[in-house]
Amino acid sequence: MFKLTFSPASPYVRKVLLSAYRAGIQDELELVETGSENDTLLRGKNPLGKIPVLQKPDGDFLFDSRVIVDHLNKLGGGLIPENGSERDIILSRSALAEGLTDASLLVVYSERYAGGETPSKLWLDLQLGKIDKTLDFLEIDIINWSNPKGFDAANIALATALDYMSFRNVRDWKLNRPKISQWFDNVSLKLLGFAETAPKS
Ligand SMILES: N[C@@H](CCC(=O)N[C@@H](CS)C(=O)NCC(=O)O)C(=O)O
Repeated sequence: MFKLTFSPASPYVRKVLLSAYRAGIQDELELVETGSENDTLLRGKNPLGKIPVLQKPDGDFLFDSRVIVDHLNKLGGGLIPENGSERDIILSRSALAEGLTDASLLVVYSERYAGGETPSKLWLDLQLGKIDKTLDFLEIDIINWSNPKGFDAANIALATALDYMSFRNVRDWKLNRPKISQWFDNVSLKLLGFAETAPKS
């Protein structure tokens, strides 16, 4: 069995879970809840203290989510093409989608860790500006994201990022973005494990 640090609200953990579904090994994951003894052990393997961390059956540990997704791809395939420009494209799209999650998390944390102060508007605007610019780009580019071979790592990263934004009320990304909305509605219906991994507080 694999052991995976688990928080029901984490978009990075959800991305890994959806990737495990795609690789067909979702039943081989034992989820280790935040705050448990094993969580301390696993999370402690990443000096940055971030989740997800995965423990492989051979005892080795992997982080961060991108490295774990790459490992799952080696086991089950389908997530990242092996080589060529197709690989570069999927990895670049994944980085863009993960950037959306990163910016959203920075918005959430700037409020959560403001210590009772008002969060910096300059900082919030900087992150929201990145999000808006990326969404504007995606509204045009999303037409290229469908993969006839099935959902890939970039599709999973983007669906996760968009749903996280809604979950935390970071941005109403559906407003005036019919193409992304249509893409998301389709993916959320068809992506294996999407409903089961919906974020929870
Ligand atoms: N780049 C990392 C980001 C992981 C991350 O930021 N995880 C959040 C949870 S959603 C976390 O552990 N936050 C706690 C912290 O930053 O101390 C990845 O892809 O795994």
